[in-house]
Amino acid sequence: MISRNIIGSAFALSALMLAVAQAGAATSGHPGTPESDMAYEGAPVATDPSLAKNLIAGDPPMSQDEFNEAKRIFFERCAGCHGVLRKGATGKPLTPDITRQRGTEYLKAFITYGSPAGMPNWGTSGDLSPEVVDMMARYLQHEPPQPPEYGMNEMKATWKVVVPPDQRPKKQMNKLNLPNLFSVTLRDKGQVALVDGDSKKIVSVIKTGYAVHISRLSASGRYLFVIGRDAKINMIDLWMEKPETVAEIKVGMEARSVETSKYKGWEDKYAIAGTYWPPQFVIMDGETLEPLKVVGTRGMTVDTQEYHPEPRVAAIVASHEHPEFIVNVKETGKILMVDYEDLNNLKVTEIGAARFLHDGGWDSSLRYFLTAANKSNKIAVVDSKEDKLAALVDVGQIPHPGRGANFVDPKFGPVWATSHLGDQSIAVIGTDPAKHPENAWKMVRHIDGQGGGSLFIKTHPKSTNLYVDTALNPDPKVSQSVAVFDINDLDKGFEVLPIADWAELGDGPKRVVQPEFNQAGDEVWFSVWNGKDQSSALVVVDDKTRKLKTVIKDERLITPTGKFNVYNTMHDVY
Ligand code: DHE
Repeated sequence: MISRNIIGSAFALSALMLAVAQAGAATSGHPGTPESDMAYEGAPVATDPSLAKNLIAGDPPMSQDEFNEAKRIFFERCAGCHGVLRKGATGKPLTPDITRQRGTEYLKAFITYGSPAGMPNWGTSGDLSPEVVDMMARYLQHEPPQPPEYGMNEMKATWKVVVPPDQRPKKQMNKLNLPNLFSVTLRDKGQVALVDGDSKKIVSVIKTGYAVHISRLSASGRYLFVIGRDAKINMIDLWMEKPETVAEIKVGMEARSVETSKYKGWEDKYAIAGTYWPPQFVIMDGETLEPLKVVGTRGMTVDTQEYHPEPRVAAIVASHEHPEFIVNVKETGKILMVDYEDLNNLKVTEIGAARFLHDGGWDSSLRYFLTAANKSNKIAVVDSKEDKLAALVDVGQIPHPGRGANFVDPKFGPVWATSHLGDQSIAVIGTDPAKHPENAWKMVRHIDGQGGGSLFIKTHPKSTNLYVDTALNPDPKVSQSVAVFDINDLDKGFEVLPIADWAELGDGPKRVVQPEFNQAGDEVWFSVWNGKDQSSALVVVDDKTRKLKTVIKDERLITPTGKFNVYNTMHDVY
């Protein structure tokens, strides 16, 4: 049995190397992995590797120093796709029962050459030396070191009410036009900038957690919540003379999502945050961020019904139909409808969708939540009134909608659209089962944009333009511009707007990312996301004419990415 395995492995290894070499010749760079994909998921995780301890036991031999170094590299380069516990996420599982069977030589070949299924060629790309590849191959055969858990005690230890509710202003103390304010992520600076949408001036720069991911507003629009990748939440009071943090908490070690209760009668009552590590979500008081209820998401996967120890919490939205939060659990492929009426007797409806759930948004009626099961190439549709899965719609390769784009298609009625990371297509899905039942939850159009590597798509009820970014496309011409379609004539093709050229920033990668409308729906804002030491900008385009309106440049605008207009985010307008 053993010798058969060895022979089998040796054969598989040479077949693999051949396949890899062929794929490599065809694609260059990372065989089988679009560069866009790599740029997106290959970022370091925020979890501190030194907190993940493990004894080195058995073969293959490793020194403690090697183990620590390999752990660091794994957390920086591999955990985004394979998961901290290596149980498999968008990358394959790498637990010792599998890796020991494969053996050091096989793993070395995999790491060196990559695989057509998506593994980057870390060795031949020059990123990892042969010695480091050897070390990583040995490391993968040991038990994965697990970062510590993070429960109520740890959260409470970091929770701070900077200004208690009774000492906060009773009315808006500044002259800002709050509905047209933008919260802008300054990714590599650990800050958000509040930019006045009318004057286009930065009104405040606020220190936050590491690499803030998103901003969300309380239902009243008074409080702004931002969450860092390190799971630190800042709650900012926009009524203060100078908007500042009034409460903060760290809810875990790695996070991407935060949201607030929006159902009638529950406005501003609760906030919720989901974490990647530990895999859980926490419901907090909406005025102070006091953590009230922590719920783990570990459990069985939707399809094979096997246990997954690290199902990360991706997008969360607040229901408008019931007092519920809708929580995407990435690795299990389940969507949780969390009823917050009674936190002690918590009711959670579990909806089976598909792996790996990521981002999503509402249809224009705010009843249906459409969300990407990205590596399944599907959009899951949840009926938030009935708390049921309405459909799973097949779309293109790796859908990535952000919150998506709603508009009325002249032929098919109300639709919602997503672009894709893995191909150039834009999938348009019918969303009106009442008046257009024949189109509901069908991909009614599949149009082509500039290329793959798209992250976000946007329009506005007052606009007839549909903007599609291609921020992670490997061709700088494509990543530095956006495509714009006429909603009333989608078959006509698109116009290209050279957003980065308009910003005139000089050198740098200058990715153009995430269109976001102003409150009036007559301007669309883009981030020109440059390197940390280079100049970045926000470019404002006049929606009617598609011409440049203003470039916002300021030395404080370092690595701007996501932008969240207060009114549109509050009311889920997109
Ligand atoms: Fe995001 C949304 C996760 C990389 C910018 N991103 C989201 C959401 C999730 C997520 C789960 C939905 C949150 C919600 O709605 O509650 N993003 C991840 C990752 O796991 C990933 C792939 C890798 C990582 O290490 O974080 C990742 N994301 C990025 C980026 O590299 C981007 C482009 C730049 C950045 O700021 O880091 C980026 N993600 C964004 C933005 C949104 C977002 C701007 C919100 C878009 C919107 O319009 O709603």
